[in-house]
Amino acid sequence: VLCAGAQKSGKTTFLARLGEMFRDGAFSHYRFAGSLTLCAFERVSWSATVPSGASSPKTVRSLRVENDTFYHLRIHPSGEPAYKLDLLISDLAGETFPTAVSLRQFCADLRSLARADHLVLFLDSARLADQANRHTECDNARAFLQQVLEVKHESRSLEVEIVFSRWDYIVRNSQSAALVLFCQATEEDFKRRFGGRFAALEFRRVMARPDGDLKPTDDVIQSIFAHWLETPIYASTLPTPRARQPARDFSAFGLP
Ligand SMILES: Nc1nc2c(ncn2[C@@H]2O[C@H](COP(=O)(O)OP(=O)(O)O)[C@@H](O)[C@H]2O)c(=O)[nH]1
Ligand SMILES: [Mg+2]
Repeated sequence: VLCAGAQKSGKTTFLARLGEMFRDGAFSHYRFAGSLTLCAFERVSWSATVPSGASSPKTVRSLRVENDTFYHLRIHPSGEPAYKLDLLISDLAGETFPTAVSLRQFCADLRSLARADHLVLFLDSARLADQANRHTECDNARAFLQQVLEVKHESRSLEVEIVFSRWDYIVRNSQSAALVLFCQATEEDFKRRFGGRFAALEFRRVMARPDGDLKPTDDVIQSIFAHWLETPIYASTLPTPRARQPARDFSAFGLP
């Protein structure tokens, strides 16, 4: 799973919330079965927890060097402990997003994209709520999806989820109704441009750490997670390793 989007669009907080929900046992259908990156999950949610002593919750910045590194989660469906599933989730550092939008080669070299079965693209509601920023936010997302179509092998097997993140910025806005309509129009525009070009194109409204007395949209976060696990993976055939001493030349790559 590759999470992409502008800096501060809420990607890391979304992943931190996933980790927190597993820890709290909030997932109804899945159970935690291990992680090779527990420290990373702990680190991203640390500054939002009481013991860290932060005055208000905030999320640590993801660093550029962390592109192409992954959070690992092993889970099993409730009641089926023998059926383990491994998930690798990458959080594209926000500061590299403009590079990804403008440089095709950067996208072509991004291993997390090459290998992704799911792309979660974050559209920041705070920027969508702002007349001055909303067009750049949408243009960047469209340009990025276009890059993905151009560099990704078998883009038709990529599941794309567009997340209107930090949704409380729209819910709490005095122009909320008009903004909701703007988001609907944006959704229609994306469907017109990209519908049918990926395995799926779905839209979600998420608040992972809303301000004030609003509650996180745990049910939506849970359904995104379930979608990652329940969508059949179109097993991209891995290249067969070359046999060092094949019986015949043409059988070096696994031909009979
Ligand atoms: N109001 C609000 N703030 C959020 C939400 N999710 C994240 N944030 C805050 O937005 C800021 C940027 O989030 P972060 O996850 O670091 O964004 P990233 O750069 O895309 O990884 C942080 O201060 C978060 O606490 C949300 O749902 N609502
Ligand atoms: Mg981040």
